[in-house]
Amino acid sequence: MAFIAFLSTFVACKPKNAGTAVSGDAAGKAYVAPGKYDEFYNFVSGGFSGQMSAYGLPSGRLLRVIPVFSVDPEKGWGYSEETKPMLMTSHGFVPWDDLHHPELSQTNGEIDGRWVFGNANNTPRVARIDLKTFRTAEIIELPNSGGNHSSPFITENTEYVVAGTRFSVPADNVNGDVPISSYKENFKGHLSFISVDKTSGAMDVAFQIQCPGVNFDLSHAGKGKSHGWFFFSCYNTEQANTLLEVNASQKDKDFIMAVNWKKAEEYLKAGKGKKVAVKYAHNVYNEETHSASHEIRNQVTVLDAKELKDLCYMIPCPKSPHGCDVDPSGEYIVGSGKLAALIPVFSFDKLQKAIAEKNFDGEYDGISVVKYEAALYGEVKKPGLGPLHTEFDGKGNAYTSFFVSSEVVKWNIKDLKVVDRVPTYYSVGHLCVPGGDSKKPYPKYLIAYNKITKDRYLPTGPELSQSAQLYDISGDKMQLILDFPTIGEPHYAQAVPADIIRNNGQVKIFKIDENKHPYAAKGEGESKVVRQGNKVHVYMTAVRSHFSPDNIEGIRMGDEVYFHVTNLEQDWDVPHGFGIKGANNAELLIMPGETTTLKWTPDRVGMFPMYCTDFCSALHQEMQGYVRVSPSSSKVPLSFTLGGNSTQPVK
Ligand code: RUQ
Ligand code: CUA
Repeated sequence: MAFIAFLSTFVACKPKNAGTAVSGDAAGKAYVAPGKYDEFYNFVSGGFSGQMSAYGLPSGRLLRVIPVFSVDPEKGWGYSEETKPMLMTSHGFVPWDDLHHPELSQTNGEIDGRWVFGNANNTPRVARIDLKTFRTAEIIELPNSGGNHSSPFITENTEYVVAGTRFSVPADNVNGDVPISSYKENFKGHLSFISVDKTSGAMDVAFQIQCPGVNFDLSHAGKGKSHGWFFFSCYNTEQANTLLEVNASQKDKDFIMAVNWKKAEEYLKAGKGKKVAVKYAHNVYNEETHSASHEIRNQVTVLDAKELKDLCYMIPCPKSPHGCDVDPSGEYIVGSGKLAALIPVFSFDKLQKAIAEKNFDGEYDGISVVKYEAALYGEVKKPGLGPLHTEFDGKGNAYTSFFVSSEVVKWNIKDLKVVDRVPTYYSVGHLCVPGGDSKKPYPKYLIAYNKITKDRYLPTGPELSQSAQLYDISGDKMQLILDFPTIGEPHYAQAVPADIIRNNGQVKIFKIDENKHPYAAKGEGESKVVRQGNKVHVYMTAVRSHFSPDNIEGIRMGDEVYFHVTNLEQDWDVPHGFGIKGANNAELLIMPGETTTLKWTPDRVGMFPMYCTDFCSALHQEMQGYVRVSPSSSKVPLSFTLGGNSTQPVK
């Protein structure tokens, strides 16, 4: 049982100087005075919350939780009729997922402030969030995949959002009803290249590459000189299917897989892709109709890495690599072996030379293996325990997180010497330097995202707060200046100077004249209630401080009532809400100029109050009304009024 003892040493340990690391001027550095804006936006993954949140830095103030892959009653996301299609998949409606990695769009390798992408780790999907509205605009499912972890990393002009399957599985078009022990023979790993339209951002699965069955963990695009290549860390190259904790930790080295995606494009042009029948969802939110659409797509083009020999190369990497990071110059590729006692740094130039000279060490399942020394630039010796992720400051330094030894280690990329280290509290996972994954980092802060907070915050029962820690990295020494709790478990995060987002054409209102929602009422005169069999459509308006209509009678048991609420306001920051007693979904939160629909099936005869759920004005509490529900046989005529007057003649 020696291995158990060995592995059990790889749980987190607590640094000795906990709590004493903050020095005197820290508070001033993180302080943002009331009424002042933060300098950076920080987009942080919510992990198992399925959402992404936006914080201000350096204050650590939570600005917004952006619902992505999970329903959010606060905003009606996944509850309103308009947003339900966004959470549809080939498995039907999926109200939850696990978001690990935000990735900001780039132009010429620099953050352009247009979109942020996020991955669904469970039911494999990629989402695009529009940073003009801070709303999820599109979600695409990934066929042939299981556990979409090495995702959604982008190329330097956002040509592709790339996603690798974490769990290899039998491809969707073959029989998956096979013994689990037939992993080696039947399980495959697929990498998805999702194209992104330059102007609209529209996503499409351009192609996939079928690779050997291993676990793809993380990835990053080449930049500058290595633009055209993508790098994926692989573990479980043992191809184990059980007790991976032991069985996937056998080999001394796993791999980083280098993928030549420009070559893949050539092969596609030459017709080398195979069209494969699959089923995956594609959901798009349309800002003119304020509604989402959902479709199932049926085909994907797959390239075979075994057949097309110069597409993929394996680089040996010690030992069970997790992070796979590329420095701003594109020359250095850093692998972080979770169980390794060093950090290998690979050279893109050396890799190219090794490939050209066929300096190989045989093949792994049909893929050429480049000799370790032939691709290696050098190793950072004894950096710490359990390296996970590396970010860069663009000044020649790299910052690596160490889960087991709970610290961030700063090292020089050229001479591979450790230059500084600071403790984290505790068990740090990802790191973020604003722009640290682009050609242009903004090296003022470093944020550490921790898995465990133990004694850092007031206790809250068995589940303690998740946390981030902010370090000032503008000087030679890293300095801890702030702890702030996060929503859900933070995995990766990215940050960007606030002006890049603020000046991107932020949407303040939706113009009511441009509202193309089929059930919009663009003025009180258009408000009405229409019965179509047992479906009742309420074309309702909201404006400070009433709904029109606010009294509705003639609803009968067995009816399905659709409240299509249009917010008539044309002022920034004046949403209205809508809730009705007994509704089995959530409320609505409707932005100025927008129409949103709540479906309600009354379950009993009686009187049902409805009200505005957002404190919109001094007379917000007066913004209310009643719906009368009668038995199914009732002869009460359908009527709808405001101020005692029928808002429109009853039809
Ligand atoms: S993970 S803590 Cu990105 Cu899901 Cu490394
Ligand atoms: Cu509208 Cu409160």
